[in-house]
Amino acid sequence: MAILFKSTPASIRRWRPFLTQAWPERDLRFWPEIGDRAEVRHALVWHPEPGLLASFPNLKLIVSLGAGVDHILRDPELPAGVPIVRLVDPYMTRAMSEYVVLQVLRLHRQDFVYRIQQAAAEWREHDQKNAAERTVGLLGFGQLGQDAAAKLKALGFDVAGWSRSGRAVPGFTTYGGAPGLNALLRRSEILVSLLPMTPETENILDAGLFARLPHGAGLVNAGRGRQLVEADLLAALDSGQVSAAVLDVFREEPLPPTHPFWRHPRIIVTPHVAAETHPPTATAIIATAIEDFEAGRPVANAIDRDKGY
Ligand code: NDP
Ligand code: OXD
Repeated sequence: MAILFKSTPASIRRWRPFLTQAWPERDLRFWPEIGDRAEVRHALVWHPEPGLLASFPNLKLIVSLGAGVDHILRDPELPAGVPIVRLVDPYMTRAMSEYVVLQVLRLHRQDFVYRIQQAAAEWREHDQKNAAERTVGLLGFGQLGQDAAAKLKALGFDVAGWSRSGRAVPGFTTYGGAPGLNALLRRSEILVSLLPMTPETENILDAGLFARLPHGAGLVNAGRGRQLVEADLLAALDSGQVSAAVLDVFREEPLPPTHPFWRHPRIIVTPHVAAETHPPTATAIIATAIEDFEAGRPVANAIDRDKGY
């Protein structure tokens, strides 16, 4: 009954002490030392190579080492019927909210404009709204979106959320589906995307979407890079339809050194660090998921493969 851990060598170094301390009695196999594949029952993975999970004939449970599962579902040979659990860790949720609050405040307080002016030693004031006069829209109103929304609301922002279902969330205006997206976009001077990557959300941040925002809106994308049509963002920044963008996730990671985003004065790039997985807290959450699964209890945060998140 072995548990496989498959991620990058750096991640294995970070996780190993916590996993071995939490499970001294378990047969843990850290990639690439996997031993007999037939003994592997559970797999803890981040970006497994296509076909890898299918090579464990007795695999019973797949655990994502992140909140997203797109890195697992993209595998065309993914074994059918094996449940997939994603990581939902309050530590990560708080980290994401810190990131969102920082970037929304940066956009709200026109920080991009003042950075550009500073570079030119230009002393020029601009009218400034209060948070209560600023509308913020969240694309994706799940674990991360709702926590970030609550913290933005506590700062006074006028916040609304968009989800697939349009489910009601007390204290917030919510919208759902395609008709709801129009309404959400029309009211969002700052748009924050925390959407999971699915066929429906691929390329969703495109010219058509930007055109429906108020002129000069700000964008934060911490969902997935393949949701953004990069050329459309550059065009929207050129026209002023989008005033500035903060991006944490990219089509290609690491972002290539020659990519235009790196040096664009109205883009901030962060290297996929908005909410990093935190082994000290995540270990206990994963242990509970595996214990619940083995005991035949319902496992929290098992994903719906048909929905794709
Ligand atoms: P959840 O599953 O809790 O929430 C996802 C939200 O997106 C839900 O509100 C869901 O709607 C909505 N949604 C999904 N598909 C659509 C769609 N087609 N149209 C409209 N709404 C949709 O996920 P989390 O909040 O935990 O995480 C979200 C994503 O954030 C992850 O999948 C990952 O890609 C990204 N992430 C990025 C990190 C980073 O460091 N940059 C770190 C962690 C996560 P409904 O409520 O109706 O189900
Ligand atoms: C995640 C991420 O999905 O870090 O957890 O992007």
